[in-house]
Amino acid sequence: MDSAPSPFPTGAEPAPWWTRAVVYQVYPRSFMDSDGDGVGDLGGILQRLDHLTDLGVDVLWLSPVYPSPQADNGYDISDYRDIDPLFGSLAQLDELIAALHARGMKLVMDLVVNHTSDAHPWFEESRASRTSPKRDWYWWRPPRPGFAAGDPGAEPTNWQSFFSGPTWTLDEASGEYYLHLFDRRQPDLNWENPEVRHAVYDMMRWWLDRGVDGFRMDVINMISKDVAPDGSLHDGPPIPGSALGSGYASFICGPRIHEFLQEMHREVFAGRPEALLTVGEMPGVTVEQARLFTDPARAEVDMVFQFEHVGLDHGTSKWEVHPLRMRDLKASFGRWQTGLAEVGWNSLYWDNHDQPRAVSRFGDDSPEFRRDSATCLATLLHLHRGTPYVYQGQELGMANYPFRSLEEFADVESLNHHVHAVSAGHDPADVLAALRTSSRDNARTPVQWDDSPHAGFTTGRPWLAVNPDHVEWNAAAQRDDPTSVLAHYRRLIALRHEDPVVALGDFHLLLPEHDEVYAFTRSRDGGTLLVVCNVGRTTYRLSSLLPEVVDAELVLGNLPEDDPAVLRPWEARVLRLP
Ligand code: TEU
Repeated sequence: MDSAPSPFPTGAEPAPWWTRAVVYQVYPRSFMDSDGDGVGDLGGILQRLDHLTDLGVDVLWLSPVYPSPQADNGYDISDYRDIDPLFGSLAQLDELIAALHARGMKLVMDLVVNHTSDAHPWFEESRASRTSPKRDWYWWRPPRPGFAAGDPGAEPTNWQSFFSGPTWTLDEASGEYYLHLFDRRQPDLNWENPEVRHAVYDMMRWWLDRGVDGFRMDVINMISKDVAPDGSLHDGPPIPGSALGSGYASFICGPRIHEFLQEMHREVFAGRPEALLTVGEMPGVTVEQARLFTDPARAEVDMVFQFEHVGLDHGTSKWEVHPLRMRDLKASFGRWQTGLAEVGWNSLYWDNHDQPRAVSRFGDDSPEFRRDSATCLATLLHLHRGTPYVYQGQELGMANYPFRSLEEFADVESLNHHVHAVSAGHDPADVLAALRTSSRDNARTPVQWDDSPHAGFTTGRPWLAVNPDHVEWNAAAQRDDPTSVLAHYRRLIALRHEDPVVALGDFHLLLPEHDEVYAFTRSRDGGTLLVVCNVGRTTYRLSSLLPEVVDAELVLGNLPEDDPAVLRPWEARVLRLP
């Protein structure tokens, strides 16, 4: 894995601001509740802004707060230009924009335009009749030839939904099916129709004019579907053990995806003087595609969220997991660092609202190593080249929830999976065990602010249970403790701000085959940082493994200084080479 020259060489145009930035994701339901209804809200975010200032992050990415039936916690939007009363009001959103800007932070909104809610007026109008002027705004198709509507197998294609079952639901009234890659309450918009695209662009301009600083674009690489000239869509290869198939080839980075994103860029972003940020969430994207999406000369998006590293511990599905092999992680991250070295840009994440907590998944959440593994994983990630994303609670070392029964889950993906897996004959106890490990609800328990009964999140009854470990793991306990996970995140974020080598340095992987020691260098303008992380419980002698480390200057470490020749369990060190 060779290092490659930076896309932002010294002396050329200044590198974009987001190369030095760190983004903090707020999942509003679970961040802070200001009105005691048990659901977090904008008022709550306004109350906790000091936490973000204290951490030093540059951008707040806010998961959806728009009006929504909340079938998928707001990723099912019924009005793109308002705020759900559950979360507050447009006036409060304006207040949030102003308050963030006053503190030197930016606000990035979630843009969910692959699909709407089935309660969006566009869909209601579309489903009203086959001749509705908005019929073509969504994907309506007759039953498969030779089948009657409602027959088993009559769906227009064999695609399996991300949230279990077929991607098609029959509308009894018109006898046609509509497409939904996610839940049946999330019908896909038809981006082939220019009216749809221009309605979306118009809405995006409206938010930018209001002062928001960019968008995180939900599953944006799925908006272009591979549709034949006669309007038909293609079956995909069968999924082993299922009557359904995979439609990926028809909708992951489909034929018009680059055209659509370039059009969006021209219509929405081009010529705006503000410093904006766009990040496209792209399940299934390859390095080669990401390079095209993020090449500044092509004007599509600034960076993408790729999914390779969060799939490395998956078996045939996300519900089957095995321990992460460090070699696989190194090979994957290494390829992304190299692939986007000369052109394009990475985003870096472990946690978000869709992933189980990284400290439980890739770290070691036993009492002995939880703090050390949380800070080690953080160091490993933040020292790569790319823009790091911190998901609420990650900076506190928040861990998976000890789920005991099905009743404790709320997530639509988890509940749909349970229904389908059990009806397909799987042992309910096994399905529950898989949910416990892999459910998105692990990420969605309320933020642990203090050790009070509901962790300072709400005075009411929280919509999802608070993790009982909040009595020990909470923001109040960590704020003034220099050894806390929180303090470590603060240092990592400051280091990226201060040191151009962290932001822009070339990446070079070391020890690619080692099972537990993850090491690399970052270099720029003659300066080199060496990062060494022990991703396990074994103690290593560095004198044989990486002798250059022993006499190097320590820039940042996650354990108290000791023998420089010894790398302790879950120890991470950032060193400056002479
Ligand atoms: O997620 C995209 C996505 O592909 C999900 O299926 C994700 O991979 C899965 O949750 C992992 O288990 C985005 C949003 O982040 C997610 O919250 C939404 O549910 C989804 O799109 C639909 O809008």
